[in-house]
Amino acid sequence: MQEYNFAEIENKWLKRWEEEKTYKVEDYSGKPKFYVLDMFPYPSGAGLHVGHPLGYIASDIFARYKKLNGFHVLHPMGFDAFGLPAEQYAIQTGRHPAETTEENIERYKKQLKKIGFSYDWEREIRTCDPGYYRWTQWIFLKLFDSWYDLNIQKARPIKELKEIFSKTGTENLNAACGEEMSFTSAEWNKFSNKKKEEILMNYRLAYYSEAYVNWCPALGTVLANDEVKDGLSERGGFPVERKLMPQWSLRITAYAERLLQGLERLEWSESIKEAQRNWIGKSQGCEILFEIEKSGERIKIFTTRPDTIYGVTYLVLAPEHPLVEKITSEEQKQAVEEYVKYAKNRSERDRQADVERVTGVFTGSYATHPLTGEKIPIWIAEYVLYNYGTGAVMAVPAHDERDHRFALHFDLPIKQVIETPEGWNLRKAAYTEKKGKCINSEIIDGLEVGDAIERIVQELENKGLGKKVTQYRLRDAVFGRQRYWGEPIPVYYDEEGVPCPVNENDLPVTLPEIDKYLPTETGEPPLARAKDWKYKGKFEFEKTTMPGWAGSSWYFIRYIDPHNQKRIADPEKLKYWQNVDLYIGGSEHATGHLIYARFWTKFLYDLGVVPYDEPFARMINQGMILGNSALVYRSKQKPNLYVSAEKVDNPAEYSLIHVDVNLPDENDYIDVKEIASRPGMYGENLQFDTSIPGKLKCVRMVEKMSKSKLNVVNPDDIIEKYGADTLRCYEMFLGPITDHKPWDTKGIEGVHRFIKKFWRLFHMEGTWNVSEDLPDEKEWKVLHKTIKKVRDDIERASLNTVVSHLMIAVNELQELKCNKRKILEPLVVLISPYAPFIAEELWEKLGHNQSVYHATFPKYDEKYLQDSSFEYPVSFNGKVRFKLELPVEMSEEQIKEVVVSHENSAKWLQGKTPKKIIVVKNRIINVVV
Ligand code: ANZ
Repeated sequence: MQEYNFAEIENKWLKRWEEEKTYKVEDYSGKPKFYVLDMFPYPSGAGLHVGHPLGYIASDIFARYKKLNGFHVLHPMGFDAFGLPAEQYAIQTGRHPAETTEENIERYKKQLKKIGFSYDWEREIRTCDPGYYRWTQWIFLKLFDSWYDLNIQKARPIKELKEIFSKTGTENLNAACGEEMSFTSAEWNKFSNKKKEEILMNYRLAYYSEAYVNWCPALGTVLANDEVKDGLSERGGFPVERKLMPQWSLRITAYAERLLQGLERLEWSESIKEAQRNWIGKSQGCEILFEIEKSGERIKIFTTRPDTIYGVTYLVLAPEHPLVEKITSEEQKQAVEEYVKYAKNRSERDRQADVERVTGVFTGSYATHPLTGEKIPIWIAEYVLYNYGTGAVMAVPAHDERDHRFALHFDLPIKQVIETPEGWNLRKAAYTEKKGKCINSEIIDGLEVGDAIERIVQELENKGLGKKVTQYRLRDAVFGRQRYWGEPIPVYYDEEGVPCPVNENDLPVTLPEIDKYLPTETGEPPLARAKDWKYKGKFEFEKTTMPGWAGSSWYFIRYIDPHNQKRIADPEKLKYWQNVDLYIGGSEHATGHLIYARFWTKFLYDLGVVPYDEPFARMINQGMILGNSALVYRSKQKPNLYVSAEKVDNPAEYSLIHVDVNLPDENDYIDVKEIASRPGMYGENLQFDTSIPGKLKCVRMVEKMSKSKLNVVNPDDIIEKYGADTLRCYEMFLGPITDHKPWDTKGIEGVHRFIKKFWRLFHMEGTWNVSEDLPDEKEWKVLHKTIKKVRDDIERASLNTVVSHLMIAVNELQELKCNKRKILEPLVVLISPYAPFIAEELWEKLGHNQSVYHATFPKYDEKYLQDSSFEYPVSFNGKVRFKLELPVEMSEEQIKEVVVSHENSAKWLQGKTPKKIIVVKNRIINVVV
């Protein structure tokens, strides 16, 4: 029996690899390391579809390729196992999320294993495992115990901040904080402990505070900004409102500048880097103080255009601004209160996006212009966001669009201070270009915008009325979730209700058992249901849990040393393995996981826990595999009538109904019995209008793969039918790894034939037949050309073209009837990253007793790459007339002679002597007659 029996081969090697621990990775090696990582999956109840393994196959190819090239490769896998779906399932069924998560993981593992990945499963991690999340909690404690020194751009222990306060107060402090504070060391030393704790909370990198959050009533939890899309929750699409709530947050804003600068060093796609840059949103500008008449208070505004200061005609505060209450006049009180109520419930996004909607109210108070002394009215309006800059702006309607719209609407003055182009009408549109000369602007009259900014900032700084500042759009990350299935936040509340960190030695704080996975009647999170769940038997634990992104923000560190009980990972091992060399995953995490993981890595770097401050040096984002849905026409008038696609003239008269993608044959025909036999889905007493009796033609539509569209293809089915090697090669062959592309079952046959052909190179009439003879020139050429192409293409991540090169090589060798070991053996190694099972089997048959995984990638020899002849296109007066194959070493003179005397030339020369013959070696020949 020597036919290609993939099922037998694949089962054999799955067992052998497991028994022999082929993919076990030792902690150290004298070889250079290569760490290639997949974004680990959330194990959903539906199992894997063929879209999921796309990235894993790519990473497995890189892992195997690097191994063959002499690297010590780490390629681990694990599960992002906390999360909402398991909890929602638990609410519906009462089953413990731990239980269903475990089941889902087992199912995923089974499916993944079949595909033949070179994962070291001994390194598997699960974020819901207490042995893992104990370290997630540990990181939280470290964040709680740190503050950020902006002078040295580094996190430092809180202990050192206390020392600073007791010696010099806030005098020379430049720290990331909630609100600016100012006190002397004498004052600090007299503060009560409680007060000191409150102050420190303003600086901790994990802190508890009252702030506006995205509250989703339907989900009963708060959401992070990146979990809200267009005012709706990303999961479930429920409305999200803004609510003031006490909660835990992480001070990611402290790292804004480093997160921005670090991007420059990363080999990531420009689009993801740009998404992160926008998310961080750096903006350089200046803060200016405006005195409020008769109140002694001052408004601090943020502007990027201090050069327009002489054009200010009013000020605007965000409706939530604390000064609003203080400065509102008696007459305006009611209007202002009503307006504040209205604006409060509008999301930041709506407030900014709704440009047509111009709303606002006058507070009744005035400010004084810091340079001219003019009286300036103070308004409140929703277009000014409380969470950005200082929550207050100086409005310059002549040169800012939103201000312009507002001024027109409320009939406020528009004052020009920048020269506009000829004929510009400032009543029609603001002139917003950041260039031109200043006019009507006293001390900066005549200056260009750039110089004017410098000059004004200097003036304001001298007068103590302003200073240069840098703003970031990035917000601190809300960290508490009112959920059950997540890591408990390791905090308890003491007698006075002060939040305190759990002692490091008491970690993990494990999830307690509860009776129901719902909030309590009083609206407390599910953890409030836990009975006798107290710290040290008496203190209340924090009841919220960590968000989904906590566990995934550092998992790449744990793979290095997954079973370490004493620390997050052994520093020596971290030193050897360093950060991830190649990260593969979807691009949908641009402003979520990928920014949080960078943040935590930088923090752990500051602590000295990891020796690098960027987690993922290079990243490839795989595209999505789309479903190729099958749909049939159903009459709108007669809903029991189905019409074959070729008979449909006016599609508007029909509804398109999804059918199982597995039903149509290769010409897209479906047996009508398949439809008629499912009355629940397609109706009863059906009629079919078809050209071929019993055959209904369907139409195809490319869309997202999903259960509801009946277009999901399960890798298990493909493996069953064609084997995992075919699945792997086919997924790569579908197209460039970064592209979105439809799954097309038709193409898979061709790839399967290629694998079978490859097998046949080694066999004759079913028996092993490999010859020890020396290859000839042509055979060597096929091999070396292929080595070079495969190597070059894997290096530049063009994984689909590699499959074509291999196909071409197999075809050429088949034509040459080549069965020589010297050619076929290296070819097995070449193909092994793509089709490891067949490679392993043939490798063994070639007489090797060690896995092909440990082989060496073949090198190509330049001498075989040179072609010995070149096929010249021969043109006459610029038109190609025929082709001529000539040896590459032939000289120009010789070529000219051959062309002139060649029989094909006679027709075009018509007896004349050519005026000129142009020869570009190994490119073209052009004869001018
Ligand atoms: C005066 C001015 C004149 C402005 C002008 C612009 C043009 P970026 O680049 O996004 O940072 N602004 C400041 N804080 C705001 C807030 N909390 N909500 C809404 N708008 C705010 O934009 C900074 C500019 O946006 C600032 O510069 C301010 O308007 C406005 F010809 O000040 B400008």
